[in-house]
Formats: sequence, C-alpha cells, structure tokens
Amino acid sequence: MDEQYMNRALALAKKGLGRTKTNPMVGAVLVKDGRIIAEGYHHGFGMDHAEVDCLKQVEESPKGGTMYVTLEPCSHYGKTPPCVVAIEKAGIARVVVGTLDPNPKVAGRGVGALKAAGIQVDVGVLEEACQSLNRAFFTSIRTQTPYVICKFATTIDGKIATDSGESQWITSEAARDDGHKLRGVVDGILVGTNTVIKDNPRLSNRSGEGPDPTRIILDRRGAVDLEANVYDGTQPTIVYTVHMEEAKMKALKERGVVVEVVKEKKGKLDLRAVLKDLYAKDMGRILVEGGGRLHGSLIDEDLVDEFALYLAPTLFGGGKDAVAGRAIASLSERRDFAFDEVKMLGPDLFIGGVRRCL
Ligand code: AOF
Ligand code: ZN
Repeated sequence: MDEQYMNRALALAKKGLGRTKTNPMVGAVLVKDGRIIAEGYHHGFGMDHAEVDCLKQVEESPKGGTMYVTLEPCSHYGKTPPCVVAIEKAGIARVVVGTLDPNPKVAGRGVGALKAAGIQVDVGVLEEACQSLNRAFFTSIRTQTPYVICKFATTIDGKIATDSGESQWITSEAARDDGHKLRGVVDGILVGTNTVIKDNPRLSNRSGEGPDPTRIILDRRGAVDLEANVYDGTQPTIVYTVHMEEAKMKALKERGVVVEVVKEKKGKLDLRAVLKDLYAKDMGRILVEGGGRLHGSLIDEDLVDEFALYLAPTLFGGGKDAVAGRAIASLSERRDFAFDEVKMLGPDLFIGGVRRCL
C-alpha cells in the first residue's frame, strides 16, 4: 500500500512540472482509515509546499493520519515556514518519505525533527523514482547552476545545417511541435549569437501548453541587431555580453530586456558565470538551442546534464556539425550519458539522455 500511495504522490508532484524553478516538484497524499482524505503538491516557486497544500485541502480531522510525501519535509524557514511544523501541528502519526532533501538547509534535519516530535518516519519508498523526478533539482542544488538540457535537431550524420547555413527544416512538424512542448517546461532558452543572426528565432512556446520561457541570449560583442525577433519585448529576455555599445544597451533596457555584462574567459564569454547568474535569477532548468559553437563550449566545460535529440532520417554528407567543440584528446575524457527515452515523431526519432551521475 505504501508504494501505491507514493505513486499517487509522484503523479501529483508532476503537475508542478515547469513551474517550480529552482525548487523541486513535490507531491503529498494524506491517508486515514485506509483512504485518501487529502492531496496536494507544490504548484510553483514561492508557493505553498506540497505538505501544506495537502493539509489545506483536508475536510476532516487529519489527526492520526499518514502522510506520503515524495521529498523529505523541510525544516527551515525559506519563502514559506517549515513543513515539519505544519505536520506536527496537524497531529499526523506517520510520515512516509520518498527520498531525503539534498538541500544543505534540510538534508536529514526534516526527518530528525519529525522523529523528535514522536512521529513515525519511514524513508525510501519508491526512492529511485522520487530522485529521478527531481534530477534537475538534485543536480542544480549541488552545482548552484541551472540544469542544462541541450536540444539538437540533426541529420543521421549529425548536421544541423548545410554549409551555406540552410536549416529550415531538417526535422518534421511533429518533431518541431514536440520541441515546443519542451520550451513550455523549462525556465529559459539559451542561444548563441550566430543562431540569433542566422535563424532569427522567436524562442516562444507555440505548443499551447505552459508559459513562454525567458529568452537568454549570449552576445559577446553586441552583434545582434536591435530588430531581431528575440528583442521584440514580448517575452522576458536577458542578454549576456562583454562589449556592447551604450546606445544599444539603452535601447534594449527601454524594451525591458535585461542586459548583463560579464567577463571574458580565454576570449569567450564565461559560461559558468552566466549559469551562476541565471541560477541566482531563480532558473532551475534551461534548454540550449544552439548553435554548434555554444553546444561545443558547454560540452568542453562539461556543463551538459541532459540532451534532447531530434533525429531526421536524412544524410547531408557534410555541412554544419551539431557540436563544434574542442573535441576530446582521448576516449577516457568522453562524457557518457544514459538514454532514458525514445519515441517516434512522424518520420523522426526523439532520443533523450541524461548524465549517469545524479
Ligand atoms: C518540502 N515540500 O513541496 C518543497 C520543498 O524557499 P522555500 O520556502 O520555498 O523552500 C525551498 C526549499 O524547500 C527547496 O530548496 C527544497 O529544499 C524544499 N522544497 N520542501 O517540504 C515541498 N517544494
Ligand atoms: Zn516544506
């Protein structure tokens, strides 16, 4: 029965997908006398935690009940008061926890506080599922940078454009629609200068589900034209630059675009500094949509946590590579991933993969 209720809590947690930013997705179920009397989840960043949301739904006395929660209840005062206090006040007799919270402010203290209050606690029900649900949170709380998903739309031979730069379209409409759904569940989309100049993308979410993500533009020398679609002011937009003309900066700011000046590192924009700043701006998961140079730089610095590959059954026999990085010198330096999803999208194939470590 514990697994069954935890499964329900997991399903509830997933409702928060794309809205919890640097927070985890968490679900909670309250059971009494063998039936569910309340359910809750963390709806979004800054909002009630799952346990509190669950307790607010309850219409009868929760006293003596069992709460199933996918992540260890928090014990700290953050944007909201500690969940362990709410659980204790409600008179819950037993708490079943999916997995411990890796946040150093919690990390076992939640379980400790519950036990100290005389509540029975069991940890580790469906633990693997509870951890992989929050792969992004587990990774980003440790690195203090957003979880990075690289999206590629390529040919069988790994090309994203012809030599002349033609790329629209390599993959089918079905694959492109799926890519838009991905845009609806991340906090930001990151692109490099060349992609903005060549493709003039809008970086909007046209899937009809979820909000528009923040556009994140890397423009080291301020080369992107003010008239580019990404600067149309219709979506939250941030541009990171090293040198940009004062007048352009002013015009961008007037349109509501956030301009951040960062340092250079070996003639390149300091990607780690950019990611740290994005995390400080509450971004927990970002999607990188090219081009090859940006993907290459991220791979060179080992900053890719996940990839989303849309593979079209076609061959160019040459052209622009999906990844233009430094390339490893020996096999021992390779970055290994584990495939975790595969599906057909019209004539194309989607392959998802994650770094092996959590
Ligand atoms: C829970 N239940 O539903 C969530 C938890 O700034 P705050 O107050 O929102 O706290 C965020 C931290 O709380 C987050 O980093 C993680 O450690 C924990 N999230 N905890 O008991 C929840 N979302
Ligand atoms: Zn909490």
